[in-house]
Amino acid sequence: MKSAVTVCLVPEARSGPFVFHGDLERACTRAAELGFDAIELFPPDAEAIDPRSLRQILHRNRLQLAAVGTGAGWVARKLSLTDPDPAVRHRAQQFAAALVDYAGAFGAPAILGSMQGRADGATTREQALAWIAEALEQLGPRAHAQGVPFLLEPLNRYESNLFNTLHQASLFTATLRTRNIRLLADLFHLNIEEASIPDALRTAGSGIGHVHLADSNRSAAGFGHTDLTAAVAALREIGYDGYLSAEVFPRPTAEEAATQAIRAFRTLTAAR
Ligand SMILES: [Mn+2]
Repeated sequence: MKSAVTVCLVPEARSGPFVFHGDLERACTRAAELGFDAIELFPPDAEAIDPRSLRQILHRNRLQLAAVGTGAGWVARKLSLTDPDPAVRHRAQQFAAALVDYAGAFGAPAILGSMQGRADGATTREQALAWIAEALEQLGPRAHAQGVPFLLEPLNRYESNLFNTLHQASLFTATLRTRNIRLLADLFHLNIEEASIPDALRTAGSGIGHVHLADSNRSAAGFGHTDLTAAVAALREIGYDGYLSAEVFPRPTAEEAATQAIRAFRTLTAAR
């Protein structure tokens, strides 16, 4: 398994669960010094950072790009793939597609999290899922053309009511024509929703394409009470060899969160 740390460049998400905020260069320098393999990026959109300059910064720091989040579409622009307005859904789709292409050029997958929206008001669950399916049938093949999967992240009940567990999301992706959707297992969300985190990971198996490593309180691994040793043991059992990406609050400081995240990563993944 490989380590990654989150870098958020979206001003509207300054209070969000990301270790580094605002300064890409500085974040990459620090991530490299601490020994992370990669960064996970949350950009304002696909145009915000010139891919050539990102490539240079990553190269200089010997970092990979683990994944790219699309959350700014929701946080900064209120774009959702399940908005009742077809024009908004279209813009949401375009926004996500551009980030699929941007990330794909770095061999990284894009993530659908908060842009999945929720079923409420006049939007039935059935309708919302049909719209998500329509979007994924385009985003899956688009990512495939870049040689990467597309990531669907189940969220806890306070953030969405579409997919709260890995199993719900697996059942849904199994109904799609595209076979290129993988699940993002966020251990913070899993801690809220799953009866057993290790069992949920084992059941999802090869369907898992990315992991957000966070403790029960969404702080760095080891700063909460989730049994992350058991979670990582389950990931090892299913042969998961992707990223454990620290998507956590910068508590007590970004520096301490990052330091704890890499220390915990090393302990959790040490050969036993
Ligand atoms: Mn997450």
